[in-house]
Amino acid sequence: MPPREAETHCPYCALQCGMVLRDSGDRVEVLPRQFPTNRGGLCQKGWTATELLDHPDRLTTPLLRDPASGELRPATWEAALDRVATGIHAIRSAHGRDAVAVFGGGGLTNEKAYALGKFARVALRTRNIDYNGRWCMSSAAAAGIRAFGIDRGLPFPLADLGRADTLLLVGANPAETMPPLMRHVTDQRERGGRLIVVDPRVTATARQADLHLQPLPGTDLAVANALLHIAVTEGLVDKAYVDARTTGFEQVRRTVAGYWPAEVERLSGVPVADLEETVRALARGSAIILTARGAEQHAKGVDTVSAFVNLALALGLPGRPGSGYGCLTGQGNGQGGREHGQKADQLPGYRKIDDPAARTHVAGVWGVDPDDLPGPGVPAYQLLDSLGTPGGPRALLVFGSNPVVSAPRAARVTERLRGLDLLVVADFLLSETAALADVVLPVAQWAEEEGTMTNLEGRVLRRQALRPPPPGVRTDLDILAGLATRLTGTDAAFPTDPRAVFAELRRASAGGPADYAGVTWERIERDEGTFWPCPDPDGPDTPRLFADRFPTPDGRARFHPVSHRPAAEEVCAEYPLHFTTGRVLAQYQSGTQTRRVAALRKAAPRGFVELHPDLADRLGVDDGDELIVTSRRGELRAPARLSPAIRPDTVFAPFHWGGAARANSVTNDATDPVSGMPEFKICAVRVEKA
Ligand SMILES: Nc1nc2c(c(=O)[nH]1)N[C@H]1C(S)=C(S)[C@@H](COP(=O)(O)OP(=O)(O)OC[C@H]3O[C@@H](n4cnc5c(=O)[nH]c(N)nc54)[C@H](O)[C@@H]3O)O[C@H]1N2
Ligand SMILES: Nc1nc2c(c(=O)[nH]1)N[C@H]1C(S)=C(S)[C@@H](COP(=O)(O)OP(=O)(O)OC[C@H]3O[C@@H](n4cnc5c(=O)[nH]c(N)nc54)[C@H](O)[C@@H]3O)O[C@H]1N2
Ligand code: SF4
Ligand SMILES: [Mo]
Repeated sequence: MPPREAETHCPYCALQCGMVLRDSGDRVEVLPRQFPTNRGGLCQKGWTATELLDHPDRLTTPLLRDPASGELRPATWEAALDRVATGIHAIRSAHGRDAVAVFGGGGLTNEKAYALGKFARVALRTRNIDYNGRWCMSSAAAAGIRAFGIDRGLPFPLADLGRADTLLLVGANPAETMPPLMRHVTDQRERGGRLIVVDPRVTATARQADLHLQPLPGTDLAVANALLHIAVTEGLVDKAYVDARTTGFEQVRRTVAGYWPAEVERLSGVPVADLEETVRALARGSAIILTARGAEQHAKGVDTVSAFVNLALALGLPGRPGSGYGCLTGQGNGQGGREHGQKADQLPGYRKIDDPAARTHVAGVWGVDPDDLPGPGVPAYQLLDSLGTPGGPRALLVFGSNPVVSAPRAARVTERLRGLDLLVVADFLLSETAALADVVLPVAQWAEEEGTMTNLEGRVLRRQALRPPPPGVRTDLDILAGLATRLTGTDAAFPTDPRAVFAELRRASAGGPADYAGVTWERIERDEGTFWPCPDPDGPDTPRLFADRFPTPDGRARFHPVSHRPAAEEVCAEYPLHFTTGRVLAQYQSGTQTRRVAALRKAAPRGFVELHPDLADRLGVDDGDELIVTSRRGELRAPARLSPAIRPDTVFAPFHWGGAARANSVTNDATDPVSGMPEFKICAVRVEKA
């Protein structure tokens, strides 16, 4: 037999690097593929992704918790799905429909994300659904909608980075989080462009920069307002653009007038001269401003993004060639995952669930009465924190997330999960969250299923199946259909063929902000992906937005005045250091997958605490010493990694590990009032030698 091949994309991050999989019978290889985003490149995670297909830890049978022994035991699919359905029936009759909750993920395909949202609203009829994208994209999404009327992470193709004279990265470390993206940055710099990075650490990305601003965590908003202040005083504002294409500048101008650069230097530690150099570079020629989680994962994340959007608008960047504002979406389908109805307040096509016209349209596609659709639920952390509490949900179904490791204040969230009457987790590995479940359902992996993903550019991509899932394993769509049959008595509404689901998704999204009506699988393959909005199969797609107008009622972008406020928790005598968290190259997210890949485990075997040698001196700590990092919420234990690359007043830990090294034992569960984003990037801690 000749080897089987499939053209697909990496299962991990939003760059969705193109790759070819080849199955020669005894092994599955990853081969490079030329695709516009990664141009043949992959990072170490992509190269090793197939190792999990035949991994010994792979789940191949449903597991049920045995009431007598308390252990998870293999069971048939019939028994497992019956147990879930019986449990849901009992909880619903005792506590009402909202007592059953759903938690989704930004790694799910568009088809699964759509089916999950529909399952919650139609089969469960609960308002309680949200997903891990709340931890990820929610602040940039809210700020984008507020300013531009639409939330597409990058409103232009990634290759446009290469055309920018200046590129400003705020709280983004793509050299570790999306390495092949740096090829576009290299293009940009080879053309003579300048790279400016804003990060409290001298990251692999910052090391490549022409200028590195190293602010105290949580001060980006003030930095952005000071940049705009300087733009105003130096006459760098693009007045013609502001007059013709925006509203609300005057109020923002008055607000930033109070952001004296010298004061912002005292607050953030960024020298006035660097602020001036940054604005002057941005105002010269073309410029792109990108934010990522470093700026966004704060209780003021929405306002911080708005501050950078204000700056971009004042300089006339959005809609101009090689210019604009964008956010770097994180998860594999972080973009599509936020469009099709997994969000608490959302219906497919990025519609609002409290909009009567949206309800009528979607209910029509679903064949239900609009009045039967539930209303909006609550954001992810509020949802998880209410589990098992009086009046809160008593059952939770998890598809594509591992909150025991990734949720803020994770010890508390774990307690809440333990307090449930029924926890169901669909996964292909026994994550820390699955290990707590009453029912574990084994699912197919990316190389075993068809579907679509929407990458960080808003480009819809095709995932091709290399081979069928192993015996005993089902797809997420199969599981939703099996449960829907048991709960509603009919399986007609929940097709298991991803093509059929996509066809329905196109109709449900038609006319909405994220319009997929004109996207077909054939078109995606022919054109290396299709950019939404794309309302018409015979009409164009939309690689670039905002050239002539913004999708707001009056066609103009909206300034939004924002003011600096302190972090939700400030340092004090007892907790004198700032704690921030993030990622390393060789591990992905909660680590369920990458901690099981040999080469990645070797590259990044365990958690660590990064601290400056001067701070280590003061604490009497040597490199490798076991440390205890304590906050008001809990502690983590991990070895010290000394590095002059971090500010001496700040310590950093990656969040990829559970157990003692879990960073989220320490993080703050304060959330942004608009987006619900938790404050993962700053809290107050004390550091001691164990
Ligand atoms: N290797 C790897 N790659 C990934 C992932 C992964 O887990 N591992 N996850 C994917 C996902 S879902 C996401 S969301 C993206 C995230 O991609 P990034 O946003 O690039 O990743 P982070 O490491 O979370 O944060 C970026 C930087 O923010 C800095 N930072 C911390 N606090 C602040 C602050 O207050 N202000 C500023 N300006 N910077 C601050 C940190 O030092 C860090 O270097 O990565 C994606 N790619
Ligand atoms: N301290 C701190 N915490 C953070 C962050 C931070 O920067 N600092 N970042 C936050 C961000 S940006 C994110 S995105 C979250 C991510 O954190 P999580 O939501 O925990 O995301 P993953 O670790 O990707 O979990 C995905 C789980 O689903 C499984 N899975 C993968 N694909 C599928 C599928 O198709 N179907 C099913 N059923 N299961 C699947 C995987 O095996 C894994 O167990 O973490 C957040 N937590
Ligand atoms: S950059 Fe992201 S999509 Fe590309 S290979 Fe690495 S993890 Fe996969
Ligand atoms: Mo993310």
